[in-house]
Amino acid sequence: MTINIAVSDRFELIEVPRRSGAASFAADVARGLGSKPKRLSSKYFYDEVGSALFDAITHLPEYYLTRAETEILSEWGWQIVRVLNEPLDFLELGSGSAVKTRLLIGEALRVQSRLRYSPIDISTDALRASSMSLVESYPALSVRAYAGDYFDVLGSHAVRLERKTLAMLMGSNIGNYEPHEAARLLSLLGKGLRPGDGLLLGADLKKDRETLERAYDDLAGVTSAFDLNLLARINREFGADFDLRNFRHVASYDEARGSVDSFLEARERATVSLPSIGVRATFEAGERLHTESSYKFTDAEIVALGRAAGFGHKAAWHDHERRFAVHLLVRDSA
Ligand code: AVJ
Repeated sequence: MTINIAVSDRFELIEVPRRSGAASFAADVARGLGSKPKRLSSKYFYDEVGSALFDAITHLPEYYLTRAETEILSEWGWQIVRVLNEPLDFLELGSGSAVKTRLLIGEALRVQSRLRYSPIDISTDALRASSMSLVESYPALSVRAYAGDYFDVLGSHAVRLERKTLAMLMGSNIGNYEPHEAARLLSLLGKGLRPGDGLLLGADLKKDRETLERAYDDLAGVTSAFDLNLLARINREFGADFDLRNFRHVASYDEARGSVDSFLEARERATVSLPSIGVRATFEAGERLHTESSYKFTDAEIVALGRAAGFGHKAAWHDHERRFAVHLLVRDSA
């Protein structure tokens, strides 16, 4: 069952509920703190404070990813929207509120008279705000937004695509998934597309350890605040008593896996309780809680990831320093 709200004649919002059996935040926290090593999913970073902190991260000198991708889209957006032969509609995993999605929408509307943009995002509030502002900016745009987890939305068959579609998964969001999950997400996405539809995939490239670790542990401490907000959020939502001063943000590049891993490391032994979900957990001094993996790719790995999910390779663009890649994949026939 989905809830469909027509906000204006050019904006509708469809709320897709969690699949039965999908874990809640509370259940994931209980399981993650009880497991060895302890872990929490990075998808829980993005409450209101976390989303604002991530936005600040994208402006940091060390966090080159957003700037590199924006450079590619500013320079090559005109070409990107022309490769597949318009008219296109857009389906985006993650709601591009800002600059990047606007660049592509602007370019598409230079070569076609109207465009439907269908963003999928876990945050209903973010979706509503970004959609409203987009329909206001572009009279030829209509937005059909889906609120929910990517897997839930794509698996629900709620998504309706009428024209040739360019799906987008930008900002190296693919990097937050473990390789098997990334493969599953792309396959599921591919099942909802038609042969000839595109997938624009933005991914951060493998590079030297120093640059990568700095990008995830900036000198101003914004990324540390972003990571620690996960504990602050648990304190707020579950009445927990994490002492944030007892945890230190650590980012380390695991070259073998190709992932920058983020941890919160306990300075001293401590016990925390989460009364509203009936959980207690003890951290030893130096014990780490894994909060995020940010996988890095080679161009060949991106191509292989697409192939395994039923996409052929069409084109790729890079920023001038070749730090970041945007690949255009095309759904194979049958
Ligand atoms: C939004 C998932 C792409 O992994 O680079 C930024 C999130 N975490 N700094 C990333 C993030 C720490 C970001 N993604």
